[in-house]
Amino acid sequence: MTLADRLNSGTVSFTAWSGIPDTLTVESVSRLGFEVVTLDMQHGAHHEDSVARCVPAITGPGKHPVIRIPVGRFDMASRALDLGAEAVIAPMINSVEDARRFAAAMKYPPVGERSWGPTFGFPRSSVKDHAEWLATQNSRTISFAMIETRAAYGLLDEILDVAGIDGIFVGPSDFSIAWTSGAALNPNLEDMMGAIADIGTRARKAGKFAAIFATDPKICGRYASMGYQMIAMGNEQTYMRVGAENLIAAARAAIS
Ligand code: 3PY
Ligand code: MG
Repeated sequence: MTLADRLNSGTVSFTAWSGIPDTLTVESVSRLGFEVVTLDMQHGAHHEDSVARCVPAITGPGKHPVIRIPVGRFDMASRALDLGAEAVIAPMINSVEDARRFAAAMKYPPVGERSWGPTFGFPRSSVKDHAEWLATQNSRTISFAMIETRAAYGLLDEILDVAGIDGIFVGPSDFSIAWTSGAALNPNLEDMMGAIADIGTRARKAGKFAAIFATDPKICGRYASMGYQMIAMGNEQTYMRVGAENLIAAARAAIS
């Protein structure tokens, strides 16, 4: 099943978020309960070499590999696909030109300008030959444009309209900073929930995918009802902290 098929299945998918550029760590995360694993090159410590090595650590346990590239590094979007990523998340898509450049890097002609060379992606896939790869990549790969500023929100319909942009990914932390003109970091800010619902609804109405980052699992029901099909949660530090806190608390409770 492709990631696109999974997102269309009607069940919300969860993506792990990895910032530790280590194959064994990524493999361990990929064996947890997430359907998707995202390697973060923007704020996490992943880099080209770790992405090249970590994709099989995700697909081995049967999960979908996604890469978040650094801001404006659309060359890395093509590289991520050539290394076997199924989707790329591009942060800070704040203009139609940003969206066009991202789409161009993601899609082969005639939709975009992706250059040929799936050096690792093809042998890592189940695709039988290069002809099939060329014919199916544009529909098998997903380009997520991050909507996380007022400028992006203001241009939402135009960004959704760009051929080769398959979906949006909301970054509520940056969005909250933008929403409050720099006064607050609050990804769960009630005041912006109407806008987040509007983004999800308009993306789905346009026939595009909608994804979002959740900092609190309790908000996931609301995000699902807003149309979001993929939700990111935590990172390795969160998984270790929450796991260790629960373990230690349960052990201390058993003693006292
Ligand atoms: C944000 O919330 O700004 C994000 O980019 C999520 O990682
Ligand atoms: Mg962000």
